[in-house]
Amino acid sequence: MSDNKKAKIFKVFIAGPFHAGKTTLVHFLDNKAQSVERTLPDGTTTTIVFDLGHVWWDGSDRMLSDEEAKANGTNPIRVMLMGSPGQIHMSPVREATSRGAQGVLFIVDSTAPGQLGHAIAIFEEVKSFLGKEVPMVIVANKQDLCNSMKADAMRNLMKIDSVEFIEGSALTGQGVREALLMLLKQIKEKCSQGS
Ligand SMILES: Nc1nc2c(ncn2[C@@H]2O[C@H](COP(=O)(O)OP(=O)(O)OP(=O)(O)O)[C@@H](O)[C@H]2O)c(=O)[nH]1
Ligand SMILES: [Mg+2]
Repeated sequence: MSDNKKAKIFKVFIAGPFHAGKTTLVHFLDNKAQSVERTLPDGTTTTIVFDLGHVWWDGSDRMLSDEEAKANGTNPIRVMLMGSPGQIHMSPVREATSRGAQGVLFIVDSTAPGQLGHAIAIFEEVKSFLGKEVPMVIVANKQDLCNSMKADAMRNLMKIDSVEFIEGSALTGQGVREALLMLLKQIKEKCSQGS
């Protein structure tokens, strides 16, 4: 893309419960991403405002590097990745950071069935912010761990039929680009229908 051309932007909101892997996923997709975090008493960190990264997409089956995106003759879409805090009381921050998003990558921890009540609450919350029909893909994350549940089991527990589930690992990258590409295609389809 030449410097004087303005890129079209898709904003993707990354949501899900506490410690599901949202920050890890944003940083896997963009190694220059930035996050506003705080350290908890147990030494782990948690997002308190947002994760912010970007990738480029030209409508094909892969993302473009920054160099490919800057090449003359291309006009890719700039995909803004806006990660959010997962703690339940951070709802006002999620509402503010979700504004204007065209799609949602929803991350759940496949090793934490006890957390699914929170996951469902945040899933419903996000739809109340962005509309019931917002394009969405759910990543059944942490598949690299031996106690992870498969996507179908997660889907049954969450009782969600309307959204595609993808097995993934934000740590190894398994399924992450596939999930984002599936979502971007849904967003593009929705845009082309003019809604
Ligand atoms: N094994 C494994 N660990 C993961 C994976 N994704 C994230 N983690 C770990 O899970 C913990 C929480 O990851 P984060 O990316 O901070 O989770 P988050 O959803 O951003 O958490 P909050 O901002 O607190 O809501 C960290 O210790 C990560 O290393 C994964 O796919 N596999
Ligand atoms: Mg985080």
